[in-house]
Amino acid sequence: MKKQTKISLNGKTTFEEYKKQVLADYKLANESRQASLLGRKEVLTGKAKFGIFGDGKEIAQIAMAKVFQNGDFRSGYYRDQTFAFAAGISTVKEFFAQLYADTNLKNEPASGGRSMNGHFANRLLDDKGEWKNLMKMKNTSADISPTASQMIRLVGLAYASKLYRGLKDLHSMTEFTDKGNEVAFGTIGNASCAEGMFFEALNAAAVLMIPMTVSIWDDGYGISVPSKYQIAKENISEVLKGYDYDEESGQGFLIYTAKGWDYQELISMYEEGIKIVREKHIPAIFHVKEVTQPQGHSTSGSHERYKSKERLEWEKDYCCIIQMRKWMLANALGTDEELDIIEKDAKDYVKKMQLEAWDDYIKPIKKENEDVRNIIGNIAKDSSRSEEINKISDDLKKSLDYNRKVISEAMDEVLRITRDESSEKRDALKGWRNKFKEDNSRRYDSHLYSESKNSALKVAEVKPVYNDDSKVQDGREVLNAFFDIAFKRDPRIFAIGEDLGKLGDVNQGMAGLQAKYGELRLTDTGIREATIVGQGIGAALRGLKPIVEIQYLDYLFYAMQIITDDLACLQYRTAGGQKAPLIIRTRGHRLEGIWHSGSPMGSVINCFRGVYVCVPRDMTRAAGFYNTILKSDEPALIVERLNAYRLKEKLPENIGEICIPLGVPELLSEGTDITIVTYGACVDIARDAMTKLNEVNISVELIDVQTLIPFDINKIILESLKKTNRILFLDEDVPGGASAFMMQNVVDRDGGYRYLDSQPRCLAAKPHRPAYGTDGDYFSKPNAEDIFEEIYGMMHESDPQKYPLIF
Ligand SMILES: Cc1ncc(C[n+]2csc(CCOP(=O)(O)OP(=O)(O)O)c2C)c(N)n1
Repeated sequence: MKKQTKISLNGKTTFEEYKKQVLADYKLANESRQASLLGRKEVLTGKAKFGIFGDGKEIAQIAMAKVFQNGDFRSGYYRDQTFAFAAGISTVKEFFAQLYADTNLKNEPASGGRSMNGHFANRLLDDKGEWKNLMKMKNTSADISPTASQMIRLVGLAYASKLYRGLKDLHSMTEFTDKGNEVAFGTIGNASCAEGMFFEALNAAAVLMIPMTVSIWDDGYGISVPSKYQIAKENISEVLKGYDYDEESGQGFLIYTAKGWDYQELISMYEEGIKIVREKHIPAIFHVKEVTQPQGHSTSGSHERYKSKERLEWEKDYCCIIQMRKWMLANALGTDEELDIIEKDAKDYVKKMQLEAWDDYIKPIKKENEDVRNIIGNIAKDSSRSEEINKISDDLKKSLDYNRKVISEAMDEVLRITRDESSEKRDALKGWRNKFKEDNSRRYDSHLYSESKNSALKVAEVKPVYNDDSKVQDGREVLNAFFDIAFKRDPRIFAIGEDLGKLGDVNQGMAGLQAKYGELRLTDTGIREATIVGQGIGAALRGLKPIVEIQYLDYLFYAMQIITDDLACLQYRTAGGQKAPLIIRTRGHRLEGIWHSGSPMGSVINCFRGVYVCVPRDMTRAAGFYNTILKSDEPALIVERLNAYRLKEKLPENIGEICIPLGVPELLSEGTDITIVTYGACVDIARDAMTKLNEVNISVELIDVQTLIPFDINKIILESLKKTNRILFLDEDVPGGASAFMMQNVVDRDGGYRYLDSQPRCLAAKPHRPAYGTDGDYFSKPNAEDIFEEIYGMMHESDPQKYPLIF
């Protein structure tokens, strides 16, 4: 076959060299395709539960991987297996290990069997939870399933490069950066571009001017729903044209398009685009059109149900691998024989990897299955229920369910039916069961929080120190004094938020610090809570120490999705492979009206397992929590008390050093009749009520829990309850919110029910939002009179004579 001369060599100097590259790429594309085909079979034959694959996107992803360098980061979604293989982030064998949910991290390093297939992550941390050298690796932040959510942290991954480039003090962090030359690569499906967070992320990137790219794999559908229902004009790059970069404003992004089956066009597009992004920090969109999805969306359905005959025909013709093969043949980049061999080899290789992955996955399970059958068999020998036990053993042996669930069920069934028997053999089974439970707890429950030496729970307490000359200041000034020291001490700390830069936040906790430390350390942002948090997650993943501000607690809901779906489960879903130690700073509880005085702590704590939640009653304690978290490698939410910025506090001499331990309630005053458990602004309301209760000889023990997550790890409240035998959980959340959470912990988790002489009570706000004005607040939230009435009622119930009815 004759060589054609029209083709570009895509930067290679000789045709032969180029041919070698093209053949290698063809091989990889075929391997990835075979992984998709075989993966689907594995699900349909019952060896895996669910499969979602990257077929149809192979060539575009190979092109993208060519410009992805060490130190760069990907934030993508489940279609990116070819990119992961091409970049060396994952292997075919690991891909199958994840499909089977192999919990062995050696086999499935992305999530240790916790995430479904196609959810990629490389291990940024070593076994001790310490950062590896990210500049020696191709990095991918851990994927999540909610569509477009990957866009949020993508902003932060790219923003870190801006900080690393602009802040000279960070240039020595050579394990994280080469002076900010790293690019953040996002990927997304065309339909997911309809999500609000896609637009929020793009707008943020175009304002911030960060090296962020978004590749859109456009196959014309979102599951069954075609583009005309998803995107205006059915063309996302057309819609985005107003964002086209222009030199005059210096803002916007570059917009490229290419066809998903055109190898040369794709390679040229990425080479040109990424060079500009990397050098000039101009963001870019790569709209990859005419992409196919040969096997349909996932193993849950078949695309014949919703794609027309014509579309299905077109997809066959324009399959990127078929088109690449045609192009290679037409340009003497391979012969039919050569390409047939590559295709066959790819199939064989993938089959071999699949078998090895299955073997690695199933061997330990089979061994456990066998061990249990042996023990059960022994029990059967002396048991009156031997027939039933032998049947359980046989069923276990024959079971086609390749999992530990069937082992657990069989074991417990034997223990149940032999409950009246006792023998050493039965004890052996109980022992085996305990170990099995421990192992599975390790497999499935580890790393919700950091297990490293830098865990926030290991930060030692440093108490505030005062002397006779200690100044009395507004709370905001106490906080400001702390932040000043923190910014001076650690160049990795930066803060972003609405009105946080020039103004120093709406309550001036950071006033004057931008002038002192510069605009990159303390920065105003647009009004976009989700990406404010995303900026923090991404930058924290790259070794920085962000403090991201949500102006009011009431607006946290805009960012709640990303905190719960991404940040809170990051360590968990990577089984300790990644961490994002950032602080989300906000202010809340009592102030004024429906959207400035909420305290939705129940919603927060139930979504935030994996993120610590600190609820300081004053700014000294807030500073102590900031310091504790900054010393740790974990994320936390710190809710400053809105009505305490202008209350007077003594400034500790060691304000920069104090550390408040997490999960340790503080006993604020001792009493004998009842314990009040509360936090935040309610502490002062409770104090007010206590004065009134003292007048009628009711002695109250007051406890400030200080943090909701973790909650009272040393059971301090239980000790108080043992003394008072009555307890009231007080807060300004809705009924059944955080007050119920506190009660559950004390009464149920810690066994407090044993020490109760009266019904444990919760006093919360009304179920509606707090109304505006003094009276709106007074009648919507618990006040001192309510507390008095509640507690007096409890005392009346226990001793009506001593405490006759008042109301
Ligand atoms: C927030 C959210 N809504 C719905 C889904 C269910 N879902 C999963 S994939 C998908 C379609 C995505 O289509 P597209 O973005 O075009 O990507 P593709 O799968 O076609 O590559 C939907 C609706 C989800 N995962 N997350």
